[in-house]
Amino acid sequence: MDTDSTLPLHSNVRGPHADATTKVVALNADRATTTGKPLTSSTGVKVADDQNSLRVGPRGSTLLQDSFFREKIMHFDHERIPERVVHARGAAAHGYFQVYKSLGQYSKAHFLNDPGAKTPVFVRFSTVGGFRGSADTARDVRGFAVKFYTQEGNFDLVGNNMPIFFIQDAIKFPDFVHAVKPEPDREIPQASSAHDTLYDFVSLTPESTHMMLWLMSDRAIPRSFRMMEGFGVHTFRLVNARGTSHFVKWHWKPMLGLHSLVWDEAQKIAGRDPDFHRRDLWDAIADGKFPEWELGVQIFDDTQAEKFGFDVLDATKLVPEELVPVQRIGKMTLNRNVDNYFAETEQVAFCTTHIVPGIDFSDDPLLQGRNFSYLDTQLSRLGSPNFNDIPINRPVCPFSNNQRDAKFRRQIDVGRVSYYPNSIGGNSPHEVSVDQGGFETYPETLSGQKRRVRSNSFKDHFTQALLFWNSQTKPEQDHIVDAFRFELAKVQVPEIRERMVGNLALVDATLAQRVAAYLGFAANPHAGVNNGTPKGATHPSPSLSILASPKKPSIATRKVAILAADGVNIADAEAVGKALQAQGAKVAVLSLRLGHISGANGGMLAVDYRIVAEPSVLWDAVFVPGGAQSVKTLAQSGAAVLFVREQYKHAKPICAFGDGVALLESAGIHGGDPAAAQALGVIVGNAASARNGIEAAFATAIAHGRFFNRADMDAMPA
Ligand code: HDE
Repeated sequence: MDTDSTLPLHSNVRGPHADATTKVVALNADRATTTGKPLTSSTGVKVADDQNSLRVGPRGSTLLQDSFFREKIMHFDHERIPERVVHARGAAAHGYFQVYKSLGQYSKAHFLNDPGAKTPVFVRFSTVGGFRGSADTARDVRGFAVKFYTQEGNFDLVGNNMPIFFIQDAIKFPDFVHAVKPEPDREIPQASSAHDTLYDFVSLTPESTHMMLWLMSDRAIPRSFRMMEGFGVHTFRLVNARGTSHFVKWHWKPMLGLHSLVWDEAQKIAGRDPDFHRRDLWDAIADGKFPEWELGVQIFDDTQAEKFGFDVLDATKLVPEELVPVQRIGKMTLNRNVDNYFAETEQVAFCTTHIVPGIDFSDDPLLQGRNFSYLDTQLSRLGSPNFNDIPINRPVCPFSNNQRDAKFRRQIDVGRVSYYPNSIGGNSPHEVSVDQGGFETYPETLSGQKRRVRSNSFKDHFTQALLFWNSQTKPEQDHIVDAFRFELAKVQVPEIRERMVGNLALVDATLAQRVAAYLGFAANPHAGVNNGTPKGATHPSPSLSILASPKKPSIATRKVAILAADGVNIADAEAVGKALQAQGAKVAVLSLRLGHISGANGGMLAVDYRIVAEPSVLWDAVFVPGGAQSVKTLAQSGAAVLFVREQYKHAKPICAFGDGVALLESAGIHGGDPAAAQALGVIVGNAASARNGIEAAFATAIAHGRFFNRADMDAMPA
């Protein structure tokens, strides 16, 4: 029977009017709740007793015929699928993307052309090295993978939060990943690059040096997924309706600006709240504070690319924004949490090969290798070539082809025809001409010898590493030096340390000397692997620095703790709290116990959290209101004193008023002259002075972020 072309293949097939909710609506068909429903077996038989297995007598053995028990346990036994070999730990959300104005001059992709179209997206953030249950705040690259459900098919932009990578050729990826993952005999360390095998590999692979500087920078310990950039890393192509191609580098720019943790804090969070980033994303969306990023593009053509002085096909290089400015072309908003972690976040399958007409690959050898890997890895993770039929992966546009069968085939393909060309099925599904939206690969002219070879244009490994180093502010350089000192001190084999520092010496002598000074040897460039070409002087590129990159001052979604106990001055606490909340901050009262605390002048204040359960590292700033009794109680609590000490050590804004100043003093924070203290992010007001203005100064300090100008920060025992 010839019915293939008339039957709707899927409940989720949508016409040309798809909008931001299209994917959500499509998922409805597969969403299920158990509310108010009877408990049944998987075949629908109602269950009378789910507490006891079937046994012979009250104390006898369980019977094999207990099909309810066996079905339940069988399903449970097989609940896990293999975690991702990299990027196992992640969190995801739904949202939409909208282009500001048509990019038709460069790309014919519909979702980049129609400012009225809201394209549904699903975004998964991840760490790379840790297992699925590892801590969010490990020093690591973050994955930033976006699936656009466009009307012309799914486009997956599978990027990271750093614009370059460790290696140039995909054939080295298994080596790199084996080196960074826990060492295979002892399976140690978890989610950490600070070990011998990683440094053995990267020190022998000088092309990794640039990325190692990024990994040691604060980019590797973001404050939030919502406050980090994303990059497509590789050079891609945009192709317009006339078939003209331009190169493109993709960027995601967070509307909240770039913010990072400090290393001591990141390590402590790993114990205090290993789900720190996952929780932050979930809470922001649940609170209606939808995370947003602008999509940026750097567009250039072959002629420009030839003049850059580095190869745009080399994924260890970035295109400085000073060379090609980033145009912000649209905005992505994440506005819905997942219903089910496994069904959506775990089963989503990103593939770099998922592109749509108007977008194409470059010949970057890393990208070319990824194009094989992502499709392949889904087979082992999701168990079948039908993985695109899993609800989260299904496109929202119609799809029809002659792919058949295989494990977990859900769709019932009707009819005799599963081949092309055919006459029995009216020659359907039929090919579509390029004019009508058929995908056409950009007809790039290529020629050359078939050889295993690395281009000479890939050989300079140090110039851009120096550019990155020179572009960092002083505190950021200090952090990079500290991170190398920390990690290399964990490396056991002396030659590996010396070789790594030798490579750093080929980037910058001072950097290498500063690292070596804490490792007990002198930096020696001859210990490095210098197969690069000599570098020239480089000018800083401010966009590579987190602190120097421009951001709108904002305290939106920043978490501010008010420390209080019985006898607190409630008026202080409420006035400062409300002023900050009005600007979008998330303010909470923390005390020694839950319930209500009494005010110095009567009244009660509700406590949101216990200090020990929500310690300092989970907060962006602290306010200590007045109230002699409250401050006395807090000063006797080690947890409260540690709280303010850690805020100071981690360069966070601190505000105290009236008696509250005494808590800072008992923590060893000496405000001194209020104006000088304010420059260090410590805002104090004594009881005699009016509170007026303190809220504003505190808000300004929170918007500023961290105060790395505190000379005695590291000396703080916390
Ligand atoms: Fe990946 N990478 N990768 N990668 N990658 C995977 O695919 C791979 C690389 C990135 O949230 C795997 O589905 C190779 C660069 C992200 O589900 C696997 C090479 C960039 C994610 C794989 C790279 C990335 C992955 C493991 C070198 C930034 C998580 C599970 C040629 C542009 C996606 C999976 C998610 C995941 C292979 C290098 C980003 C094995 C071979 C460069 C964000 O296919």
